[in-house]
Amino acid sequence: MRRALALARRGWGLTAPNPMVGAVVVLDGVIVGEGYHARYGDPHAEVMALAAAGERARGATVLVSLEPCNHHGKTPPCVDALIAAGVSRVVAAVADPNPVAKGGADRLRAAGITVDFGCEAAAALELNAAFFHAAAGARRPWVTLKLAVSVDNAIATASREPRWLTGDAARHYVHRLRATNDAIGVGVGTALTDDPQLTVRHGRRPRVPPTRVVFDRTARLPESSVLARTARRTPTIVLAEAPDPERVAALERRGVVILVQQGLEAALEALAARGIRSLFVEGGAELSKALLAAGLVDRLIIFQAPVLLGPGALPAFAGAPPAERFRVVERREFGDDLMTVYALRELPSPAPGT
Ligand code: AOF
Ligand code: ZN
Repeated sequence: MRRALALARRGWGLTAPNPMVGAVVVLDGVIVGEGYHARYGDPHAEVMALAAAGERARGATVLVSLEPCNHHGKTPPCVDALIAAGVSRVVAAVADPNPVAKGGADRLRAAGITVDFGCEAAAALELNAAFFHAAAGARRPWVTLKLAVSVDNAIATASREPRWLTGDAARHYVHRLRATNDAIGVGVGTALTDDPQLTVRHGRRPRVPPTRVVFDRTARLPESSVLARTARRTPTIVLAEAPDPERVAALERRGVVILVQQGLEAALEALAARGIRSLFVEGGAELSKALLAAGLVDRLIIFQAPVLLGPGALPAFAGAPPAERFRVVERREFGDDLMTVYALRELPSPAPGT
């Protein structure tokens, strides 16, 4: 199943709004076929793996990171392909919560195929967190907050001058994280001091470029900012509360979309209403604190760099509310930087059903 999950990851950035899914066909303890869902609209993982296995799929076990689908979507049902191939057992990491696709396990069992669930379930949920979050009826996107901090847990020096804390490897990985999110968000303070591009510039380009989102109560984002100037090329949204109509008009002339609502939760719901199911927030301090205080962060990713920012530095979490011990989802080194992914919320495992 870990192999199936590794195969699934090859669809990184290319399958949304579908999940990343991988499958392996095992006969007599040997892998005889592998496959994955490579791109939205392309054949599903099981179909690719069965094609690779050919006749050796007969009597084999198929391990797949999501319950095989039971519907005619862009492609025919995977359950039909599994039954036709004569497999004897299917092991799925998690059930498919999608109301139009689910029920595959029951169909397979009715055809005499053994079906089991639960192997590597946590990793399978994590890989497609936004998909499961949306399928569970969430009204806001799955929110990941990323911060780069110093050893003294600060995000900027006393002078507040923009400065890179992490090294190249960590920065490249951040681009990979951007590529698997529907939107990338910052607070207007960060937009003003850093004038960022918020695009994917390292690694594989995602199928759909993530929308840039600025949390900007009064729509202060300058028309001369990189974000506003490139809004016609890369979708850009300003989430405002009480914007000056002249500022709105000026930004809209640049192609920026202004959404006006009150409060962070309503702002996130406005994003979800536009099809944004995952949001990757990259600071700064104000927005991070506000999202944490409102309980609107699902995953917190800290990159800690081996630097000290010294007296007067801007603390990453000053004013954030106290919280219970978080579960550590992942910990990984990028050069001398350390990444830790914390779970601030758990995803429920969907129940298999028809
Ligand atoms: C599988 N294997 O590899 C994937 C599945 O529109 P379609 O036909 O591509 O169907 C998309 C839905 O199918 C998706 O929302 C999810 O429920 C399931 N994805 N199922 O058996 C796969 N990618
Ligand atoms: Zn399928």
